[in-house]
Amino acid sequence: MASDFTLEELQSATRNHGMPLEGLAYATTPPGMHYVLTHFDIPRVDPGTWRLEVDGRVARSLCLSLEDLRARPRVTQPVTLECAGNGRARLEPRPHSQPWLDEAVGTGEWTGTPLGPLLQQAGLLDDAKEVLFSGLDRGEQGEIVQWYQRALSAADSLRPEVLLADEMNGAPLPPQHGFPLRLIVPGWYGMAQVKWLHRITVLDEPFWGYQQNVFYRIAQDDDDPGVQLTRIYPRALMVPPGMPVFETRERLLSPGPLTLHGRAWSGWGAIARVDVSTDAGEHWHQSELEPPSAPHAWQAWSWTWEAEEGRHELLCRATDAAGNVQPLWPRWNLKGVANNAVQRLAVRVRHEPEA
Ligand SMILES: Nc1nc2c(c(=O)[nH]1)N[C@H]1C(S)=C(S)[C@@H](COP(=O)(O)O)O[C@H]1N2
Ligand SMILES: [Mo]
Repeated sequence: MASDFTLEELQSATRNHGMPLEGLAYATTPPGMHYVLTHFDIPRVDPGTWRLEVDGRVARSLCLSLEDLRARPRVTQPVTLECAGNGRARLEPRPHSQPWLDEAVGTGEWTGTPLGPLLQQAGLLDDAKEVLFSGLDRGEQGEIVQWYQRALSAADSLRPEVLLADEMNGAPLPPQHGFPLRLIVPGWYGMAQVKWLHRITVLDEPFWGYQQNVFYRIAQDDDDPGVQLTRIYPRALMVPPGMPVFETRERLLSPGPLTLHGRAWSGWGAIARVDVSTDAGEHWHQSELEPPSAPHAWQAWSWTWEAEEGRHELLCRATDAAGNVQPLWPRWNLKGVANNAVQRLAVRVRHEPEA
């Protein structure tokens, strides 16, 4: 297992927390258990003076208060978010950034107004190519001082599921999740879900930005143009069974029938199957899979195992409807993104000693 984490990585890891995997038991991640990833600082925003500006290549610029936005048509949808860096800490050599294991995921009930009709009200001009979303947080990364910014193609921003959300799980967004407004792009990795949104600028040329063109790419080295990340590759995770050993995190289980359960998701469509192995991948068993409860929310799976005494390695592996399947082992890339290799969990099955 990779070691020698730096104090800088530890500082990042304590600010940006994951979802404890027992949180997979809940269809909607309870407040405070959803993972958090923030590149810079969490800005403090006064909702009274805050405005959303819509400008650039539009017929009419807009300036909207929070009340203006909340008076628009509202929808609520459960959406599974996952950081593109999930799995990074398992790469060798380890790219130095937020050291996630498997836990950078969560499913919120996001409420807000669809973006498309608002862009149509502003009126995209014929030369509109991309739509740029700017956050209120600022810092330096890759030796570039920047606001957190990401763009979508004009076509992607007009997709009906894209939301300007001001509520998470029925309450105003918590500061760490983007208060007062964030973008929700269902199916896409976390980097697209711009928090503390305050400006939407329609561009007639492709946006160039650090978070767009440098960081969130699958590339082998600095000269490799690589591919920009968009949608989430499939992943299944299990609720860790039994009980943990505090020091080693190994799981202790009793022999006998045991139902393993978890959730699986993909940004490329529904999950088609989740397979489980209890012998480090030698044999696989197809789990029971629940149909999706919503188009962009994770799906529950379960499988019952006759646990026998000894040490075992449990694996689960998702395949989506588009045919994407999780790799058995991590595939390295420069930024440590999109590592959706299968989860491997060490367990020890033994009769519990008498008290
Ligand atoms: N303004 C802003 N938006 C942001 C980020 C950020 O640092 N600043 N981080 C992005 C990344 S990388 C992820 S994974 C998600 C995390 O969203 P969450 O903290 O609500 O889970 O927010 C995205 N939106
Ligand atoms: Mo992320």
